[in-house]
Amino acid sequence: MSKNYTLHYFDGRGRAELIRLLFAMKDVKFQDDRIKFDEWPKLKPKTPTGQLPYMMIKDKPYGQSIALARYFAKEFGLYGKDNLSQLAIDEIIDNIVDFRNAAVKVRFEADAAEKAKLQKKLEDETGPAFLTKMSTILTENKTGFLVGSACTVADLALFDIMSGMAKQPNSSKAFAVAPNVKTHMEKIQAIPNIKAWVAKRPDTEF
Ligand SMILES: N[C@@H](CCC(=O)N[C@@H](CS)C(=O)NCC(=O)O)C(=O)O
Repeated sequence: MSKNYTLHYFDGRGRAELIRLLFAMKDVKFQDDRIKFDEWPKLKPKTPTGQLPYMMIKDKPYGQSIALARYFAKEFGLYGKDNLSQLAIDEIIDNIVDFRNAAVKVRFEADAAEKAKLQKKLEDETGPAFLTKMSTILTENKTGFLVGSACTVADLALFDIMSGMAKQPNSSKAFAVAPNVKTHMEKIQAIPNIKAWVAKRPDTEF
């Protein structure tokens, strides 16, 4: 099985971890190729989009992390029961992508004053608005999961971004806005296959 799937990404969780979590959830093997930053310029022109991650699936390369996550969520039965559930899942994932993009923008801003401004906006506005939205979805769904009554790719995506956030020094302030999002993170982390993956995955900076 692992011969059929190779995931190429930097040595970090980043935009690849959701795909890894989907494989972990179903205990499907894959090759986890972690590229060093100094190898990247040579490899970049050979990738489908000029960016990472990309995946080899049956000897063909495919780019775009969320397209890949959706494909594997469908393959592994983690994409909801019907079109409306899938719309709800997609809405959540797109919210998570927007939030990640805002955080990435802060991380890579070179100008110190602009970086401080972006960080403040992230902490005071974008972050609380995102957490409140996720919290409301959890409250309204009443099952402990985001959509329906079982774990889907949306839950794995929220777990991924929140477990990254939990490593930040100001995370308790952020979670105070939405304690049920923290409870959700702990619930997903307690799923045996996810727990096993988290315990064995490389402890990387991002
Ligand atoms: N929409 C793309 C974005 C990919 C992306 O931004 N990749 C970054 C790493 S997280 C990258 O490859 N950076 C190096 C570069 O652009 O040369 C996806 O989700 O796969």
